[in-house]
Amino acid sequence: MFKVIGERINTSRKKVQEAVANRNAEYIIKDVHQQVEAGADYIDVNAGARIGHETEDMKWLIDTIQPNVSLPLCLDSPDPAVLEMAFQMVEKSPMINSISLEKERYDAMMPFLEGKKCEVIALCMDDKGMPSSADDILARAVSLVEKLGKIGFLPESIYIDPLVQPISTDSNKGVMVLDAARAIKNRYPSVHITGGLSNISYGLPQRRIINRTFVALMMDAGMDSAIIDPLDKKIMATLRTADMLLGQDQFFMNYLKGVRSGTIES
Ligand code: THG
Repeated sequence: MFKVIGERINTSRKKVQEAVANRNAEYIIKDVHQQVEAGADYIDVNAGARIGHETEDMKWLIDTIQPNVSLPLCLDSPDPAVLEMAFQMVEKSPMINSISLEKERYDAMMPFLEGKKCEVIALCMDDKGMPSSADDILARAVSLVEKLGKIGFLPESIYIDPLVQPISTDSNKGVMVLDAARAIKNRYPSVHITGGLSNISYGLPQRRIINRTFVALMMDAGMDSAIIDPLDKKIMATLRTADMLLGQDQFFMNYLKGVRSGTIES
């Protein structure tokens, strides 16, 4: 079944940033409850936007969210020190978002991750920057899976993020990441594929129709998780329907549940 990582607790969102700055726990808890109700499987927590405050903001967010939700958290930071601190705080095995092949980040993350019991999102990013072809994405994914394997991560604990890039800059960027997802899935059937989707539509009008069409295509290519807004009913309806059509929803249970609750309509 497709896993939804709810993206809303992110200080790059204006309302969340305000709530975090004012230590408005009520706002954060209400938002998290809405994401849970809408069908999130993980709650992403990103405190990166208030420069100089990430550590204390992340700490406050975890203290605020953890007692109020039974879902695992997806700890979202490029800073290994923030991730280590957050990891110590969580009671339920989290998802670490993320590790990459960028040397500084990689060198700090690998010793910390060794032997840990958690899931990890691995970005196909290295010191040369974003990947430039499907083969490039695959090569980076292989490197990440092999390296994580050596420190004890099973394929089923690894979520590869192939890094979706704007199609407005190059009309091939959609096919590139679709081909890469297929190649990764072909090589490692148990490795998961995840990522943010909204980059695909950057620079174009009516972005949400692009994002939700893209998620259906990506699911056919092997994507089985994404970092999205679960309160976006249309993308949720699309991915539940695609999951069902791809044979991933036994007895149409989630599809029918969505119809009954009113989140899926024609
Ligand atoms: N891969 C991984 N992690 C990620 C990303 C990714 N974490 C962060 C990000 N990308 C996914 N999270 C969000 C959270 C909020 C928003 C978008 C992505 C968001 N965007 C508003 C919009 O699209 O309208 C703009 C912000 C605003 O409200 O001003 O809300 O790719 N591994």
